[in-house]
Amino acid sequence: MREKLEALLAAAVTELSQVGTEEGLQELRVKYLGKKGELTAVMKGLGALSPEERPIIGQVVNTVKGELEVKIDSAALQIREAKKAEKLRAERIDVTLPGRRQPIGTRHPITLVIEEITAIFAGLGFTVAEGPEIEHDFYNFEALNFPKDHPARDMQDTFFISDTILLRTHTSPVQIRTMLEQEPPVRIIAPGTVYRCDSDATHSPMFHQIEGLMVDKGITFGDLKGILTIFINQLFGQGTGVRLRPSFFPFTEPSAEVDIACVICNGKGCRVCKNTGWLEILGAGMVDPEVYRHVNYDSEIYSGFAFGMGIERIAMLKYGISDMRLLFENDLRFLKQF
Ligand code: 2NL
Repeated sequence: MREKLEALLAAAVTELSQVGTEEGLQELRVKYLGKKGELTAVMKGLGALSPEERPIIGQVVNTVKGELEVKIDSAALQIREAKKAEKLRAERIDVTLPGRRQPIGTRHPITLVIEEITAIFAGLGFTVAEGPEIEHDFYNFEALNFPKDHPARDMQDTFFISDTILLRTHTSPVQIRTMLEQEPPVRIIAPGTVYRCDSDATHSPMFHQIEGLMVDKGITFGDLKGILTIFINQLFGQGTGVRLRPSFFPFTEPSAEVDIACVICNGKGCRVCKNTGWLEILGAGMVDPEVYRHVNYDSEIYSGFAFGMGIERIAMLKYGISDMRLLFENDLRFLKQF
């Protein structure tokens, strides 16, 4: 009996050494220790033994059973530990690796120019004013002294939403709104998107402008020329040639067109300046008393100047862009260069 038990234990130990899975261990447990298992079968045979032998062999059975249980449990533990170690190894991450960077875009050249011009005027005491792109006829035309039959009001030039509501054709309405809200001194610039019913190789129906307005007691045409000359020298470089030519706008009197010496040929004459040596970049003038009347400013007390410029043209000159459409196509190969 004792030999039989020892052989059983030996066989179990050999089998145990070949089992590598928890399922295999469970099968082994059932095979030897289960209700119909081999050790149980031996225990059932104890009754046939003599009363002297029975406790001795019973003891051996218990020892073998206990030993087998301990061996199976420790094998189970080993398998679980190995499994866990493998899982940890497979899921291992290097916490010292740098994170995945989100690719960062670049600013659009139009944005760059708006920021640069805004910064120059901020240095001259101007603050930024903004307003709606959908405007009322009053702020876009009426208050700016556009006659009722002015061609700019025409359906062909302006996107009308209704008889009196339209997409602003310039950023002047921002300045009208500012003047209606506050008394002088006023020193603002209004950058923004504007719309005109116009579309070909050199005109986009949506484009950008910056206008400026300075109103106070005693502002003269000399201030206009001084401020705009400082601005041009900062934007295009010290010593850039500046020239004023008489012009006309319904909202300024007198009015001027501001030219700079051609940045491409330095005034010698080239294709960009059409051999004139000059580039027109600004319109400006002393605010017309008729505009002050619409915003309830007393033109006997206050005076001031206003100016406006197209951003696309300045961006093209500054960055040497030959086709305006590049500014609207949003081709990343183009935009990444800025
Ligand atoms: C141009 C010319 C200009 C103004 C805009 C203005 C605004 C108010 C009153 C008077 Cl509220 N004037 N703006 C004045 C002169 C010229 O723009 O060539 N823009 C692209």
